[in-house]
Amino acid sequence: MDSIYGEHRPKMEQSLNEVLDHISSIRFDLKNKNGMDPVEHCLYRIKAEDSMREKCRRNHLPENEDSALLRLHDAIGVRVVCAFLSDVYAIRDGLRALPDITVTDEKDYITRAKPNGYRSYHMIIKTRQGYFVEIQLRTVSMDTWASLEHHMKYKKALSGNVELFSSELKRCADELASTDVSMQAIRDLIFEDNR
Ligand code: 0O2
Repeated sequence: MDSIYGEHRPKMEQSLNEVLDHISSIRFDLKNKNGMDPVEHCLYRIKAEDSMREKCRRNHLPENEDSALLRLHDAIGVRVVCAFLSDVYAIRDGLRALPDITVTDEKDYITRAKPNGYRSYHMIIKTRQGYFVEIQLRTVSMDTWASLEHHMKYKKALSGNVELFSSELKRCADELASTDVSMQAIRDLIFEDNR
């Protein structure tokens, strides 16, 4: 079967590398400015063929290049995991300021969490070569929560306890969000004191 990305894969990889280079240089500048690395870790991928085809079907789109590259915007994905809330927004600002990318969409699920408790900052950017890249920015605690919630969603054997797990996860999401805010406040006070 032909690739759903047609002949685009090498250029998609180039675009992904350009975005990763940009993130590295934003990270380097922030580290020099604040004396602390804003990024805990960074994950990235080109969406696997099977997952992209499944997503097309889920969205009632034909399984072709047009759907994968133009109608859906997460064929290329990057997740940046930060220690502190301010780091998430500092990376966001750095990305917004880049001259050779266009931000086409932003969703702040940190300020407005999803009803299940999901928190993360999502950006869709368009690279010089015209490819969309989904960037998810979140703190370590948001990331841990999202991994567990994702695991629950896709474990079909859990059907009996899903309601209980969901409400416990929601409670944890809110507690983690409050801890993220407290940690940020303590960090700000320590930084202020060190000036
Ligand atoms: P996959 O298969 O995981 O890559 P879109 O899904 O982009 O067409 P939507 O729903 O408006 O449209 O996008 P949104 O809300 O920005 O979500 C995009 C991605 O964020 C999701 O990809 C997930 O990876 C993640 N995400 C969003 N909501 C949740 C959530 O409640 N829990 C967890 N664990 N992750 C979430 P998809 O769409 O699932 O596709």
